[in-house]
Amino acid sequence: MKGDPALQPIAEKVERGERLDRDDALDLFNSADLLTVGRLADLANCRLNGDRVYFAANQHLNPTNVCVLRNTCVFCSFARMPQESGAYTRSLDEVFAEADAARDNPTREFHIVGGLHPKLRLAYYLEMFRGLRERHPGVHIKALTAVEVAHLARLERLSVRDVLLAMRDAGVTSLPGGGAEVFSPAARATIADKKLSGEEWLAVHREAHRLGIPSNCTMLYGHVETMADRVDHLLALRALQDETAGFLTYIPLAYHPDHNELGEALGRTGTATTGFDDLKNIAVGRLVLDNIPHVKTHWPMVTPFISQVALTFGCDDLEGTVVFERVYHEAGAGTPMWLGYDQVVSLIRGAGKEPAERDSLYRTVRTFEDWVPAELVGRPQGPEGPTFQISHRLRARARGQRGLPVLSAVDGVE
Ligand code: V47
Repeated sequence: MKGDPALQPIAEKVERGERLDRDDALDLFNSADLLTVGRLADLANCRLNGDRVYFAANQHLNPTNVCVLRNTCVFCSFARMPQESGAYTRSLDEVFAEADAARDNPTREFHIVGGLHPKLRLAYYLEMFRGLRERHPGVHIKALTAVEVAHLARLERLSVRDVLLAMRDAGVTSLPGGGAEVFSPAARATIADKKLSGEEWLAVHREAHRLGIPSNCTMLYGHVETMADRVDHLLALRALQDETAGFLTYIPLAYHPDHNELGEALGRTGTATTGFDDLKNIAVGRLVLDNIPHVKTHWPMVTPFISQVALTFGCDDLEGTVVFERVYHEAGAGTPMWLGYDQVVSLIRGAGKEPAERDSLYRTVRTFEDWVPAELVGRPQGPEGPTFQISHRLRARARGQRGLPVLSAVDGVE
């Protein structure tokens, strides 16, 4: 395919390091020239982050799926009414028991989001954060979307600022980026009618940033939004970042249509977003959000394979180990529930990038210059080390598949 001539002036701007405007962003979303968009995003990312790709050894916790927005957030498959089948609300002891998995692996971040429960009070969450901090002092707590924060403020008749202060004092180190969906009032009226408006979502994050709590931001794409809605959403995030510099990372979230009203209404059950659109959203996000340091690909939504490719389309952060993912799997995501620590590192290495394990605040906690995948550790070392053994083992296996004799003694461990 010939390159898209509409991208030429944009390419020149990116090469000069100039900010892109609304028309540029629209042209990028409307272009079918994915490789050029990806190349430009890779350039923008490499300028910021070099070859480094971050990941966090994290664990998702979802304390409740009971949500007062159950009937109006029509894209969500996770939420339940209090008496509905499948509704759950964890006691604090149950949350602590689930979090104990962090003792057997190198978890450094709890990612905590859930429904807007009509009766769970702020005290429940504060006790949860304090308990987690006490039990797992080295683990960061990234908790509660702006929507949950605003809900708690309403329930407690407190200001958003006071809720955030209490969360910070109880051990929360950052806010996740969920709940933003897409800010366009028209699209929001269709998919999330009663949810916090875009302006209110931004106001919660502005307040968090003022209090020194950094946060993430997201955009839910692939439903009823227009290209202009996507662009305006990104520009609103960029404007807040110009003001506060409090966003750490942008994460485009791919809409999953199974088991929710919207998917049914759109006749989309079983058809999630395309790999083309997933990569496009990553790349355009990287190019437009020139002031947000990181762009993360969320493999539970787009598959580990697309996420790996996304690392050369503008992403410098790969979602981590996760441990148990509920929100997207309820909506039909066919991806694994978790990835092993070594699998995450291997995905990054396999894309020709340098893995860096980080904490919630993007401080590097481990690099992998001398790393050997765990499956090789403990194997008898031949004179040329593990690579020698693997290649011989694979060769032996391939011989077997072709009907040739397998030399089972080749690596001595089969
Ligand atoms: O706001 C809900 C999305 C979000 C569906 O900050 C759906 O690192 C697709 O906060 N199809 C919550 N998406 C998750 C969230 C998050 C996720 C990953 C990383 C981070 C981070 C935060 O999940 C919701 C909504 O946008 N969601 N239902 C669905 N059917």
